Amino acid sequence: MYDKNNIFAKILRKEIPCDKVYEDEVSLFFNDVNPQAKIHVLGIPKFPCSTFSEFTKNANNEIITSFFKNVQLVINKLNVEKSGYRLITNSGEDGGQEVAHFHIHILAGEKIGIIK
Ligand code: DGP
Repeated sequence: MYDKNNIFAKILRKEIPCDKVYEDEVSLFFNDVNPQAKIHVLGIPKFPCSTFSEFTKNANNEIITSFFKNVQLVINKLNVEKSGYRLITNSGEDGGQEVAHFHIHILAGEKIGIIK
């Protein structure tokens, strides 16, 4: 069940500030507070969902497509398509997910080693 008090829900409600990279009606992208690479952006849909699986099962196709198109838009904005990047989504306990609102990590700006 989705917890409306998770930290990313609070960021979406503007109760907590973030260093915004891109926002539109379906998604918000912002810099990770604890970067694991020179570039570390988090992308979240505004649709309330705890995990990748909840997002893909419960959001409609238009929202899902827009969100993933926006991931590419942010990759363009960061100008890292050519140099490369890593996308990660941690899901659930075994996946090491800390914040229970589905998010994608975009890591780039240097060679990404083995990270969690
Ligand atoms: P995960 O382990 O996949 O759930 O990653 C959660 C990420 O969220 C982690 O890299 C740190 C980041 N994070 C946690 N709290 C905040 C916050 O208040 N602001 C921002 N910008 N990032 C946060």
